[in-house]
Amino acid sequence: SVCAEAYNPDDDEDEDFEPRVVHSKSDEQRRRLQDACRDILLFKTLDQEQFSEVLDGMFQVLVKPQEHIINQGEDGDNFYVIERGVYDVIVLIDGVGKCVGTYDNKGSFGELALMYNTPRSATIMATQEGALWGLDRVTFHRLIVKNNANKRKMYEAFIECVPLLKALELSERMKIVDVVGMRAFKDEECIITQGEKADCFYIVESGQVKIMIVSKTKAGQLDNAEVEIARCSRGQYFGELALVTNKPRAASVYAVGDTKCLVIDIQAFERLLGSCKEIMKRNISQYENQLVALFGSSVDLKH
Ligand code: 1OR
Ligand code: 1OR
Repeated sequence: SVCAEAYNPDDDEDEDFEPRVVHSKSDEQRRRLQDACRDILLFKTLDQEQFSEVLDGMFQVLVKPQEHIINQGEDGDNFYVIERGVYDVIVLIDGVGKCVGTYDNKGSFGELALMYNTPRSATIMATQEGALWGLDRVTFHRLIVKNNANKRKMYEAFIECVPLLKALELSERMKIVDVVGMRAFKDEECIITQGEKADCFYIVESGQVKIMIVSKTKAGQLDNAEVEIARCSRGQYFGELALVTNKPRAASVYAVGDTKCLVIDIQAFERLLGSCKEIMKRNISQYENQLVALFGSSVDLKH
């Protein structure tokens, strides 16, 4: 198939009749697997039955320090979910391997070669002992790639009207749809906590969020009350600041009413939204002016 071509699930109905792969697991293993998979974005748009088939199909892989789980340029065999361990993402740049990112005890990798039938785009190396859960390419295709056709139908129109993404090519926007997760939040539910480490980025699909900060006074006293500084609604994004600046979350974010957000993980953010970073940076430079307008110059931020 052609890279990034919309997948047509009717092309290979036969796959549905292939025997389902089940790797048996102890209760304890299944519990650890479920924990590892809880926040995997690619699984967030599966229904219960599809998700439990994914869990059935996964198998444990134990790795040693320096072990290459994936080598750039090779064909794709499995998709991996991290149970524990630290993994470097290494990309050849002018013939030299350069570490461009790290997975720290969570996340997943190896979806690209399986989704687009392309060679592995990076090398993934364990820097310490670790444990992974693998999913073979046939099962990945049957459950995840097929679901992507539905995802494109569901989110294409929405993604098309997100102002931030206007600068991207259509094919780039569709690649975002392929890897996004959808998360629903209840009224007042906390989406981001100020001061925490960041690993993803959000776009509001429905409902609203409010951005709140804990500030300190000029005297350096912490005023622990949270103050609302902004709201975001459909089509607007938040959670970019920590990713762009490499700092902890600058504010907390809460749902206002029932709210749904598209979620993009940090690796996909780096890979697919790099060309939108200039727009984000320009908007970030406005934050400070807004801050002064809101509180005067006598208040600054905790972080
Ligand atoms: P894959 O099947 O191509 C390597 O095998 C995997 O590394 C890839 O799927 C992704 O899951 C993961 N660029 C490409 N692949 C990446 C990247 C990445 N990060 C993780 N993977 N970039 C780094 C972003 C932090 C962009 C580098 C230029
Ligand atoms: P984050 O990753 O730091 C919290 O997680 C998010 O809240 C942050 O990314 C931004 O998306 C958002 N004005 C508008 N939005 C903000 C502001 C802000 N701070 C954080 N976010 N500020 C100006 C106040 C009128 C504060 C500037 C630091």
